[in-house]
Amino acid sequence: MIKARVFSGNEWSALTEATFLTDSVAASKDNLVISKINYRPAAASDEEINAGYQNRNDFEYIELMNIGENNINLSGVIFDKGVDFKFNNGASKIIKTGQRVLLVENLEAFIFRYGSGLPVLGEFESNSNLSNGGERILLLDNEGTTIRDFEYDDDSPWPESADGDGYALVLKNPQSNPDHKLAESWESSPLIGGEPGQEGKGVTFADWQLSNFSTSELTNSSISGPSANPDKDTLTNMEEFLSGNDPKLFNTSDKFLSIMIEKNDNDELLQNAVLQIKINSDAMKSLNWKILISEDGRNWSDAQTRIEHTNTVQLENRNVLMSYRIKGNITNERLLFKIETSL
Ligand SMILES: [Ca+2]
Ligand SMILES: [Ca+2]
Ligand SMILES: [Ca+2]
Ligand SMILES: [Ca+2]
Repeated sequence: MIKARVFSGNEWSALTEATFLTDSVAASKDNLVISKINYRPAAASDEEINAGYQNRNDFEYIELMNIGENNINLSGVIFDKGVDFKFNNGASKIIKTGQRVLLVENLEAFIFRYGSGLPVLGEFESNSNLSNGGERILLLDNEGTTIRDFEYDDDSPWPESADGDGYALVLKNPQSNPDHKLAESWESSPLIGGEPGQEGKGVTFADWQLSNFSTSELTNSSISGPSANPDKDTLTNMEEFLSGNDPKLFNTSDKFLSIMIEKNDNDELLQNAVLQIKINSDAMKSLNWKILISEDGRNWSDAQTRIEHTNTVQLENRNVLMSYRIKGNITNERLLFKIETSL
């Protein structure tokens, strides 16, 4: 609230009051992203059905995130396609910097499943909901200018697991303001439900142990511990997790790290040597890992200064293939790489 008086001549005007949303900026394509879409939530449990929420659509939500450096003012912003929502009707018109907010299909159902206390601004209006087959989403600012206009899909190359057991579509690296139109800007959430309103902790090594070992194996660290190697291949359990492999399957072709050196038509080495790592996107976030380089196999150092990340390709099962260009002249050198991991 700002109280203002206008000085004219030598008399102050009557005190006028107006509500200003101080230190906030208008929503725009530069500061507001759609960070999650749960268009096909998990089916209702028996408990949820008994409470009156039979339809999985009741649990749909859209999450938005302020990726800008200022608070965002949502006055006049609307969802015009996909779902209907006028943010003037929302519980708050401000999204603080870094904050996430939610629009939900059915607030009572949503709270029944996820609990209260999440930053829900309101419910989809006009009985709208999110199509399971994909549809166009249009978010407009208060002047009708497009903030987001894209069509999500339930078919490849879009993450197909969002159209099954209840995983959400998650915008990758939201802070980098990815192009929402591109399938590769999106991934399936690591957990069913997608952790609405939160960054999400994803799958940790402990979660991975639980899903790969029996109760008795979990008590035996020589089987399930981070440095154990029960299948006697080349990867410890921690490396199996990081590389998206099976800790109980001996597979010599399990690819973790490989180097490709391009040759030209005359079989001459080109300057472009490419280092590739297949890595699990959840483990990548929850483990400490780095690429080490050595010229003699004895002294190892961080490879960061010698390699440059060039691209990341999405593979199955939340694995990615990361490519790095090896910098500098490599023809006369022997270079060794390895990956160091820790919890
Ligand atoms: Ca739906
Ligand atoms: Ca719709
Ligand atoms: Ca192993
Ligand atoms: Ca293995």
